[in-house]
This record gives sequence, structure tokens and C-alpha cells, in this order.
Amino acid sequence: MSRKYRHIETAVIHEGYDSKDMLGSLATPLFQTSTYAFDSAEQGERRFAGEEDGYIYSRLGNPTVAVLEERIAALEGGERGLAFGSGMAAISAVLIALTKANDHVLCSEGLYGCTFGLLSMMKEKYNISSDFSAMESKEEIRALIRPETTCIYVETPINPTMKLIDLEMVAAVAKEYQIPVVVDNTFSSPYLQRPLELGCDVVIHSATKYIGGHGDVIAGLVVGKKEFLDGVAMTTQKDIGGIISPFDAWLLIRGLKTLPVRMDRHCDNAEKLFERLRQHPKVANIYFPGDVDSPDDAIYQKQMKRGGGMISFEIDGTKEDAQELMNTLKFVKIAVSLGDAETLIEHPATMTHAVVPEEARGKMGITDQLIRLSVGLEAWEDIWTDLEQALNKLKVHV
Ligand code: LCS
Repeated sequence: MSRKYRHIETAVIHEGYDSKDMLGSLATPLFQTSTYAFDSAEQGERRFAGEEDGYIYSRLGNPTVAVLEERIAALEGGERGLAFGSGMAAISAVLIALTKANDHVLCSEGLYGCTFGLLSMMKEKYNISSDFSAMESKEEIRALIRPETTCIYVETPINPTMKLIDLEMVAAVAKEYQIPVVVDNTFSSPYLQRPLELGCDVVIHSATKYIGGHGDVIAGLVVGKKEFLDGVAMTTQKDIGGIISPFDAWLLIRGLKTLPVRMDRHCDNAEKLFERLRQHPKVANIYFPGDVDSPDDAIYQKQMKRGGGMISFEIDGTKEDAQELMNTLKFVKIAVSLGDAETLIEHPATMTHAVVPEEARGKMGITDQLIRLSVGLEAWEDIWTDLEQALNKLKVHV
């Protein structure tokens, strides 16, 4: 599907909805209904047989959810969108749709902890194996592709190390083998990065994060080709059933309207904090996609509009020092999740990525000293004052 509105700032507000169709209601109406009454038994039969368009039951479709699905498809530049009850419901629906027993998935070296957990379960139950690769060159990817590889799955920026993967390069190799590339675009949102435009096939979001933006919804979204998503809708969405509630879809439609405004503020704040954090003597290493000195800068320049609102840094100290730093903060909240108005801080090794075995965590670059910051929408000066006082209180190791 092509976008009706060229500018994303307009599309987030208008795509997929016309108030003329809904009695002039400016806000998208909330269809909080589980089922739909048929005019007759014969109409019910026709709907079930697919001979007549119309709603049947809200696990199969809902008008509020449909607006959200059309809007996200337009924002990512895809043919169809599907909404789910969580990012993990979206990821599992896509991965299960793309694999069968004994297949192989090639992944970026670094994935959200529960995605890693899902792949481990798929290996245990169905012998679907996975390899993890830094994906720094075409040769490296080609060397890991097997006849049974049915999917390439990447996060970029990677949670929580912020490493970047060159999506255009990965998509070009995948095309040689006709393997679909699935991209988790949660950290960027379509405002900062659009993987389908770079040749990838499927985009996934934990909409819990920047899409919702207010820390009050758990949801997931998928965008891709109509043929593939029609299949997902009728199998791993309908029959596994991890659908979104109409109210949560309504909240996402509301949140999406301010996505570009919020993202610019997240980016402005993160840029200011990155500059200050990197100069602090207690910060040993810092990872931020917008870092022009990063080895990933060429990829960043190619595929991202701005650096986003996520920063990770290693402190000069121990795990206990990292925890002490977090405990000393005054208003920055110790919480997982990200992309909210509030600045959130977490410790990946013991929280979001605790399920990843220590050795794999090490390969992903998740050390005990690594702290992840989701920069919120507050005044950056206030966030810095809080971080600085906590950093200054850290013990000096000699
Ligand atoms: N993909 C990424 C990149 C994520 O960061 C998360 C959740 C998910 C998928 C799963 O989405 P959910 O089911 O939670 O909507 N990430 C979290 C995090 O970093 N902290 O808490 C949750």
C-alpha cells in the first residue's frame, strides 16, 4: 500500500480513517465489541465462506483495530498491517508462520531477551535452530545460510547494545537466496527508520514502546506483503489468538498522532545526554546510534533519520556499582520497557536479558556494568542533574 499522505507527520494523524465514514467523529470510534450480529443465518454463512465482506467476531477483525492496521501499514510503506496483544505475540506469530520443524533462522548477534527465549523454545520443541551473526559483511551472512534457512531475523538498533545492522546489505544477500528478512523496528519507529524501503520483507514493533508512547499499553504490530500477512491473519493470528483489544488499538491510534513530535524530543534529549554522559569520568563506554565516532556511523547515516532515545553505557565499576547508581537516582525510574514520556533506567544483565545464558550475553556485549537508559520527554537538564548526582556518588575503584 502506498501512503495517501506524503509527509509522515500528516500520515500519523489521518491515514486509514475518514471522519465522514463515522458520523463526523473526529476521534476514531472505539468498537468495544466481541461479536457482530448478522442480518440472517444466510448472511452468517456467506461471511464465514468469505463470499461477503463484513465483520464476524473480534478475534478475526474489528473496525478500530482495522484503522490502526491500515495506519501502521502506511507509515512503514507496507501492503498490510496486523495488530497483536504484545510485541512477543507479533514476533511469535511471524516466526511460527515462517518456520516448520528442522528449519533454521539466522539472527543478529543480539536480540531482546524474550525473542531469544522464544527461539530457544523453538529449538527444544521443534528442532528449529538459530545462528547469531554480527552481519558485518555479505560473506559472513552467506557462510551461515543453509538450505533449511527460512528466515533472517534482525534487530537494529539492537536491544540493549545499540549495534546497527546494514539492512540494505542484509536484504540484498537474502534476495540471492529468496529468504525473507524480518526486522524488529521497535527502537526506531517508522519515523526514524523504514526497513521495507530498504528491501526487507517484514517489520515488527513492540508497540508498547514508541508507537504507544505513554507506558499504558502492551501491544505488537507487523507490516509486510499482503499475501504473507493474509496467511498470518488466518493461521498464527486467528488460531493462536494473540490479538489486540479494541481499547488498546484505540490508545495506539491516539499515541501515534504525536509520534513525530515525541520522537524529535526523545532524540534532542538523548543527543544532549549522550554528550554529557560520554565526558563523565565514571562512564567507561557509551553506545548511542547517533554517535558520529561509532564504527556503525556509516550505517546510521544510510538508514536512520536520527539517533533515537535509547542510550546504553558501561560504568567504571562492578554490577553492585551499577545497581547503586540506579538506586541513587531521584526521579529517573528504575523500570524495564522504553519509549515512554518518563525516563527509565534498567540493568539488562539482570532484567531484560537475564534469560539469555551468560555466555550468549557475553557474545552480545551485555556486561554486568552495562546500564540502559530510555530517555524521556522531561527537560534534559533535569534528567542530567539526576544522572550526574548519581554518577558522582559512585565509589572510586583503585
Ligand atoms: N522487541 C523489542 C526490541 C523489545 O524491546 C521488546 C520488549 C519486544 C520486542 C517485546 O515486546 P512486548 O511483548 O513487551 O510488547 N522490550 C522490553 C524491554 O526492553 N524492556 O521491557 C520490555
